[in-house]
Amino acid sequence: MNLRSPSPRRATLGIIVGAAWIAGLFVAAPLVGGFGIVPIAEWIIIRSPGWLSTTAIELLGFYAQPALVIGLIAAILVAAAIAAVLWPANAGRFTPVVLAVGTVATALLFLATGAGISVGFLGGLVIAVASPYVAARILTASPTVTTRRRFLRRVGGVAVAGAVATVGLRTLFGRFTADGDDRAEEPLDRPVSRPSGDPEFDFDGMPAAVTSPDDHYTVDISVSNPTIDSEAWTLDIDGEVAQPYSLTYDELLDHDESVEQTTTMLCISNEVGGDLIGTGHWTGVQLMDLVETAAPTDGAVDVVTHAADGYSEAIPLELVDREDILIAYGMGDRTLPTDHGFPVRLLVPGRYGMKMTKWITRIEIADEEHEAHWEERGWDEEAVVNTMSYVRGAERDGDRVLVGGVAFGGLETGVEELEGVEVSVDGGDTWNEAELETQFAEHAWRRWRYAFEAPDRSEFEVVVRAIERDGTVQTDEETDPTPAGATGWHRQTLRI
Ligand SMILES: Nc1nc2c(c(=O)[nH]1)N[C@H]1C(S)=C(S)[C@@H](COP(=O)(O)O)O[C@H]1N2
Ligand SMILES: [Mo]
Repeated sequence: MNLRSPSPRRATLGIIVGAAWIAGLFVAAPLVGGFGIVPIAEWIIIRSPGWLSTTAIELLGFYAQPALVIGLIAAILVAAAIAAVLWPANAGRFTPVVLAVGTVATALLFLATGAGISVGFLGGLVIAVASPYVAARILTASPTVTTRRRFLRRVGGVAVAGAVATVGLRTLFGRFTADGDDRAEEPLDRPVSRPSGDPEFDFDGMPAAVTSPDDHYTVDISVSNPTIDSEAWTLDIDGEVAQPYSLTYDELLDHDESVEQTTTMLCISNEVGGDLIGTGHWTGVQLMDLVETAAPTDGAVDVVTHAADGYSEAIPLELVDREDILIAYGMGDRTLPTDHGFPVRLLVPGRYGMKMTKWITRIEIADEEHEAHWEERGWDEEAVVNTMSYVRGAERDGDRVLVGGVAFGGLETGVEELEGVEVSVDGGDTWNEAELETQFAEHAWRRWRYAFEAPDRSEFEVVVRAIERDGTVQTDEETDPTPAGATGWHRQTLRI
């Protein structure tokens, strides 16, 4: 092929060259601490207006960020195809310019992933710049390929060789740089007493009483989670305080006043009945303890948690008096998994998950109200969880049918305060009292179940509503998750 080749060939060349660059970035990721496309996606997420990120999350939920990365890759491939088609015929002298621009752009992306200049950085740069260059050279090499078939064969060869090289090198580098300092998911030194639920509530479709870390949902603003070197990390507590100080990871893990707590967490963007809910068993230190040691001064107003991914959340200083607000370092019987905030995260029982900052690097005592990440984007600041109940499980044993689910609410103080749960199996015409699992932790959801005889019916429209301690019935008004969390009764047609 030469540069007078027909447009489809030129477009193909552009796509292969673009794909080779992206593959090079991917191969280099372990060397530079991240995939180079991710900082572009994060740049877009941080700068996008609230309504846009909110709409994207509502539409795509957890997939919003991966979708953005895939969209960016597609856009790069299209741009490369267009550039190749429009490329001047006598482009030979452009090549050094293209190489120089590509090198600078790639280096900037690596810096944006947080990489410092190192041997790995230079190696990654060579790989990411050389891959598209080599691909272009092979596809445009003499002897000029004349037939379409020969050209396509050459494209196929480059694609297969490229894919094999990408997978092989990436695996190799991944192994090289496996982070020896990452202490995520290591067994904790102290024993934990995770509550076990009532087995009567473990039936088809029911969630475990305590969600295992692997099954717990995750929601993040970033595409790839920050990996923090716990040896270099410190938790800095400063701002409007008389005695700012820092704790190392080991100092925090060895803290005398460590406590355990089972906490239900629910994303404010969860739809009624959705899956963004889990109940973790956490170990940590009271935020109050950590803040008091720094001696906040009279001007202190907010306690702001800052995270390694640029996220932040604020809670008023008065609220920190609550003993159940924790800086957690353990989940289950291990240190936090990276996905759930290693090395430490905040827990504010009874509030939506957005208040529970992960990957904390700094606790700032602020002298004015802080605009947090989601608050800036129009979500409610207090984010108290709306009283909720979901249908989850169903099972038949002969004529007897069992339905069940979870409920959580009445949470002004963080303590779960339900009086009961009512279930209808006829679309809301008649209501029955469900059986509640004994409350095994004060910040944990309640599993519920309801058994009835149904010898000649197999389809039921199940509706559920929770009753708060003071008799208030969970509202049936259906509201969107934005800005303060969804409300409404969960309704599900079950065939059992
Ligand atoms: N640093 C940081 N903390 C964060 C987030 C984030 O994107 N970055 N997401 C928040 C949201 S919206 C929720 S619902 C919870 C989810 O916590 P999980 O992933 O451990 O379930 O973390 C919160 N803490
Ligand atoms: Mo969330």
